[in-house]
Amino acid sequence: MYYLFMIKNFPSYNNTGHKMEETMRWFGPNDPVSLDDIKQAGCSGIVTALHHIPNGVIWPVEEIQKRKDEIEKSGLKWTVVESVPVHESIKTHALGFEMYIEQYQQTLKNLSACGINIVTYNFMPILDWTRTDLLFSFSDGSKALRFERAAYLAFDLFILKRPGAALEYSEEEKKRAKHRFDRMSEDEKNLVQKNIIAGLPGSEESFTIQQFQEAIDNYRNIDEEKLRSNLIYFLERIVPVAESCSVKLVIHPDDPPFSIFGLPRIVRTAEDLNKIFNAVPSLHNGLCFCTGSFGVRHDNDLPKMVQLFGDRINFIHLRSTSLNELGDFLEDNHLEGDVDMYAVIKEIVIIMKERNWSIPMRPDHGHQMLSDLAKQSNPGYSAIGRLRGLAELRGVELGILRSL
Ligand code: DNO
Repeated sequence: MYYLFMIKNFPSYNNTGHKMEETMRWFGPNDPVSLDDIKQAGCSGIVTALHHIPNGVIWPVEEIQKRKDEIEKSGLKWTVVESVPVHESIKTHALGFEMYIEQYQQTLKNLSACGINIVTYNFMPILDWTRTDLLFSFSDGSKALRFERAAYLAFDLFILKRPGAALEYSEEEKKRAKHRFDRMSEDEKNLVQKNIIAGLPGSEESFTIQQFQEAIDNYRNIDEEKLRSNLIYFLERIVPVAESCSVKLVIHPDDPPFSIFGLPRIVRTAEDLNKIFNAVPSLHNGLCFCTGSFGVRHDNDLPKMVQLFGDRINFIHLRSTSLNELGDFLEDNHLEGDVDMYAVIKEIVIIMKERNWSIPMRPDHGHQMLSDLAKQSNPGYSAIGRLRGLAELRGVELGILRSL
């Protein structure tokens, strides 16, 4: 009782300024990490989606409300939707794309009717986030996700055998890819293929080799400019709806933030973001600031990007990566690697003070560690690694809040 009294009367760091709203991603009732686990991690918010509804289909109010009630029963709040996926037809302007845009508009209205008003999406062609290795082992036995460029190249050149791929890489890279491929066992070839095209958690699509090549072929006439104009067209149609129903749309950057499989990428840098926001200036056209995606490019100055786009950052993913000279990147500990997390969080704290708002944040991914090594979990989304990340990030934020 005495201790409780002490804690309650200790100057709360909430009083020193706005603190990010702590959330975790939850993949729904089948997620091995439960709502109670997330509550125990100290979160107040949940980030989720109706993963059982096929891409492009309207999310009915009843289904949204049912999921919302389930979350609230655990004392949590459905803070952010991640994601309402954008149907491929919208990205390529294939037959039926207008209908898919209308269905998207209706889903936004339905979410808003249930009081959920931050909606994440991405505009990456075909694949959502991409890694080649989901079980990279550190010497201490914990495991992380990784993008190994030689494995990606080996898959593109010698497994998928994408026409024209050889013209896109340097001789040096092709040599490395061949060397890597020649040393892969059949099992390893299958595993790399599965990691790349079978769909990581949250991606709503999964492909066979043939389907994947067909999907790539649909982009034959779509370069960066065309993809960007299709994104802007989509935004011109959905942002007014988002405005009218008070929904904040947040685009997730490309992960990785460079072209893969010869496909166009348009959400990689501050320059890309400026084009998107200048074309559709409404503040409902916002950003999911993902440090793990933007941070893979060393030409992205992350603290500066928070300053530049602070009024549009309505959701934050905090995670760090380490990139090497070969173009491989590893998901690092949250406070290590290439992202200057202190500097990023400091800018976020300043923005929150200016906006007088707690921006929802989630610790993005985490290492598989401790007892989670023996459990099934969604790659990147085990409980303990994310809990470690969250605890560290929370500490950094508290230190900044108390010292500013
Ligand atoms: C990966 C996630 C992405 C993200 C989507 C947003 O862990 O950050 O799958 O949810 O790209 O649409």
